[in-house]
Amino acid sequence: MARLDVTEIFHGISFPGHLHTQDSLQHALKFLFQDMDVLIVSYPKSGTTWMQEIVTLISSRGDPHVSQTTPNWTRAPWLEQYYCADLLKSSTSTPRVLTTHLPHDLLGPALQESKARIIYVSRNPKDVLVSFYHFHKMANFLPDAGSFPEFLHHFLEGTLHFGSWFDHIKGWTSQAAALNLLHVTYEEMSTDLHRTINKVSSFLQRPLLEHELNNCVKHCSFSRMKDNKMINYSLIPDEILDHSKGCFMRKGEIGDWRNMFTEEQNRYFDTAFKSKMQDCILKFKFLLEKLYNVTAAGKEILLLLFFHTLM
Ligand code: PPS
Repeated sequence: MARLDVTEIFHGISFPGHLHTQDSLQHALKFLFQDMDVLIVSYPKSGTTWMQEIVTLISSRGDPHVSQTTPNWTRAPWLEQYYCADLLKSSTSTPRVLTTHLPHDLLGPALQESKARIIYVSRNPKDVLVSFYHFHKMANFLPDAGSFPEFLHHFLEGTLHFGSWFDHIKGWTSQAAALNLLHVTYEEMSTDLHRTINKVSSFLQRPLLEHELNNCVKHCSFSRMKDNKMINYSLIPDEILDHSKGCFMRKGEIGDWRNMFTEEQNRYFDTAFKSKMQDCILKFKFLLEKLYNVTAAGKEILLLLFFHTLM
């Protein structure tokens, strides 16, 4: 299925026609969730693929066989994409693991009364924006990114494909109490993957032995995933994802936005962020500063300090 130049507009949000049709989007809204389902929810570029790998590895108790032999879009398909319905019909995997980028406004009604386990993955929006900008350059199914200032403006206005980051995060997290939802951040995965996987495995009621947990950590590190063709999107043909223009597993860092934002753009972003998030109590970690300290024994230890934005 090509449709690389088609945009599907659904409930006012643009979706790439390459993988979405009006029918497939409509199908997602009417989806019958089962209590055993696991649903990974994220705005693009927030750590979706990472969580798909974590959930796969937890299910296989740290054994990488499935994650190294089955593409992520097959083991955790996007609910709103056209192939999902047929794939689920032919699949016998339990629990079903699904992924979605849809906002809560659209998918919430299908989840009412549902006990499906929802893992909401978020990332600080400056890094989301920069990651998404670079991805637009290689993804031929997305519109031209334009200049970085233009892209930044569209991100803040919520007019990029997949809609507004602000609506997405506020919509899902404000409904957390009514849903069976675990909120995991990209930044916590980055700084303490072991602890985060433990937290996800408890939520999924799949407790792991220490060596199984350590295997999960090992196989979903950035370098392992970058080399795993079942998760790094190198299987996608060049006409769809132009691998000469970038890498899906690009940098995997906290704070890469500093390499793109000018001071003026940062002020523009912060002002818009403050105004759009004033009704939201979430805090975001935009930076990971590395500070070196000298212990009494004279050895340097690395202190990792987060800078919280309290705007
Ligand atoms: S998508 O297209 O929405 O599915 O993208 P998504 O998977 O949400 O986000 C891609 C970014 O996540 C980074 N990534 C990781 N970072 C650190 N460690 C691991 N293991 C990892 N796996 C994926 C990936 O590199 C993209 O971020 P950027 O900043 O572009 O590198």
